[in-house]
Parts: sequence; C-alpha cells; structure tokens
Amino acid sequence: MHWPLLLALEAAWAGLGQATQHYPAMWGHYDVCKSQVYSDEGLTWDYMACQPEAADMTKYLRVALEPTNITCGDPAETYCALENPYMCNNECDASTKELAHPPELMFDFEGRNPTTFWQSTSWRKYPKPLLVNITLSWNKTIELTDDIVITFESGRPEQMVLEKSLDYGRTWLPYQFYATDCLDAFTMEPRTAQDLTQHTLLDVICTEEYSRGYVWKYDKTVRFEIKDRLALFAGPRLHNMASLYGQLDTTKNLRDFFTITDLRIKLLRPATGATMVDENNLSRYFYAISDIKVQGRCKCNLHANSCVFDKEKLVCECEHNTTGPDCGRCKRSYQGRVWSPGSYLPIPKGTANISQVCDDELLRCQNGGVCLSNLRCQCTVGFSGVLCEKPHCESEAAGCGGPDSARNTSCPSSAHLLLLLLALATASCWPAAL
Ligand SMILES: [Ca+2]
Repeated sequence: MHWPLLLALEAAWAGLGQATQHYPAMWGHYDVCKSQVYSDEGLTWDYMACQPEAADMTKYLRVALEPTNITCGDPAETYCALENPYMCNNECDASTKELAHPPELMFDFEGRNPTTFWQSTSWRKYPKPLLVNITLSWNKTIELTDDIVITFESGRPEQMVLEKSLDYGRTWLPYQFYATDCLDAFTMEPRTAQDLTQHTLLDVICTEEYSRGYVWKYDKTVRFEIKDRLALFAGPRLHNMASLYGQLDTTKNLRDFFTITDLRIKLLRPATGATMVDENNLSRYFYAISDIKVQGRCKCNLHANSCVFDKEKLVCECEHNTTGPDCGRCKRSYQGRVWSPGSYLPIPKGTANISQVCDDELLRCQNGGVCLSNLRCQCTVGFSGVLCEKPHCESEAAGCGGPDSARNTSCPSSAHLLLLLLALATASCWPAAL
C-alpha cells in the first residue's frame, strides 16, 4: 500500500475513533504475526511484529478488598445523603440480593437504571480514618491503552491514591494522587495531566481535578489519563502513532509506565462536602463505586496477536518460536539465538525478531548440517540434535565404532567439540539439547 493512501486511511480511522469514542483504530496495526510469501526458496514465512487487540480488561481481573469486612450490609445499615442528613433511604443489607452492594457490582454491565454499585460501611469509627484498598489483579502483565475511569456513586473521595504493581503485587508504585488539597494531604503541589510534557510524562502527580466539591449528578468520575500521556508523543488525536511507537521501542521506562500486573485504589478519606465532619450523622460518609473501566491488552512482547483466558488466567498465544505467558523466552528447540522482544519499527509492520535456530553466516548447523529458513538444521546421516551436534553413536554403551554401531560413524573429536562450543558462545541462549 502507498504511504499517502495509508496515512489518509489512518486519518479517516482517527476521525471515526474520535467520533464514536472507541479506541482509535491506529492501534489495529500489528494484528498479523506472519504471512506466507513466495521467494526463490519457495513458500516461506514472512514474520511481523504483532500484538493482541486492546480490550475491556475488567472481564479478566480478580478483585480483593482490604479490610475484607469493609463492604456494607453486615449488619444491615441505612445511609443518609451527603447533602441532606435527613434523606436516609439508602439501605444496605448483604443478606438481601436487591439491597446488597458486593464488589463485583463495580464491573458488571453498565447502562442499567438504577445503577449497581459496591458500597463500603459508613465512617462510623470517625475520627479514625476510613481506609479501603481495592486491588485488581490480572496475574498477567498487561499494557494500558486507554484512561482508567472510576465512577463513584457516592461523592468522590477527598483523598485517594492509585497505585500499580509490575510484579504481581509484591511491590507497588504510585500512579497518581488525588485530593481536594494536594499540599495538605500529600505535601505535593497540585498539577494536572494537561501540565505534563514529553519530559515530565513519567512524573507522578497529585491532582485536585477529580476531588472538588460534591455535585449530586455530575463529576462522578476519577480518571487516570493514559490518552493524554500517549498524546504527548502521538499528537492530540493520536494520529502520529509512528512517533509514539518509536518512543515505546527505544524507551523502556515509557513502555513500563503503561505496563501493570495489578492496580490498587487506596481510598483514604471519603467525601464530606464540608470542612467539618458532622459527627452526629456519620452515616452520610462512605465510599460507593458503580463502575471501573480498564482498557488494555495482554503484553506479549510483540510475539502474539491473540491472548486467551484459560483456566482463569490470560495467556498469550505465542508465535515466532517464543513461549511463556508473555512470550518472554525462546521455545525449547529454538534457543540458538538470544530472545528479544519484537519491535514496532519500521512502521507499519515492525520487526518480529524471531528466535532463530541457525543462519548460514554463522554456520550454526554442525557436522555438515544445512540451515533451513533459519528455523532448523537439516542434519547429515549419523547426526541429530537442534544443531546436528549429536552423533548417533553417542548413546551406545560401547562407544563409536563398537559392535553396536550401525554406521560405524566417528565420535566428535575434541577439535569438533571446541568448534561447537565456539559457535555456541556467540549466543546467550544455549540450545536446549545440550
Ligand atoms: Ca455497576
């Protein structure tokens, strides 16, 4: 396809993506891992960098709350409206389905009326802080592609922190701080995602944008702005993905910034709607969340275009002779060359960086073996193994040339072995056969 046409199509997709609020289709590149092509050697594979499509990641998570008994309704409790302490018609009873507010209601299908939501117990232990950790775990590395959006049914919290883990919840890093008063709550100057530049993109900021006063029907969402950050490289409508992909390819910190295995929402102080907490009506203060949106894709190191949910776990369907949950290593028989992730560049197909077994320049195939399509050595009679390094006679008790030897082939001399070791020393991944 010609470049101008491709760009025009991209622009058209960009407009469509913007208009329908779907994720822009430019991410749709890299949807094919390999294709068959005819060459001088006949039918061979052409390998390309590939990645799964972005999807709604809330379908695949596990949610855990701390403290575990923080969900309302056990015992049943009646809540009052924040803006009117005499309007107390919000009842929570865990033993009645219609009145229960369990955590899964943060991830169910939205669009129902009335909305469904998780709700905490009220702040009855005031002035002890009302602390809740909501942990979302995927047990798989994923890459965020769109804003995280948390919709509150209650007033938005006056203080909260969004954290991420890259190691399945062992260690945590803050993603963003949220407060009505950042200096007071976290001794941080308030900033917004719009203040960020390419140089400060990785800064962890405190924002007051999502905590301002309680408004009954509006301003119910708290966001973590992924798109604003991506737009710093890709342009305001994410039209220049080549620039973004180039950066993601070369800047590991940037790639890691959007990569997570877990998210943790730390709710630190509920909405009070006033400077003073009304100690006589503590049932006005609680957290309630109706929806959490997390869009992303499985991280497969550009070696898979699909990711399946198997046995309660997301797994990349790896191509390019790679394996592992993230396609993070060479397959057992394809370790002749060191593993590396695929590359987004050059646009639009990228580079697969496939794990090769052999090539003719390095003469990896031993003992007269011939390298076929970089994928396997075709061994001469009497030898086997990934690199044809094993003489057939090796396993015979009497050694080569013994009475059991069918072909009377010779064992490799020490010079042979030295050559083999020298050849292998150029690769970090050793053949599994050795
Ligand atoms: Ca819901």
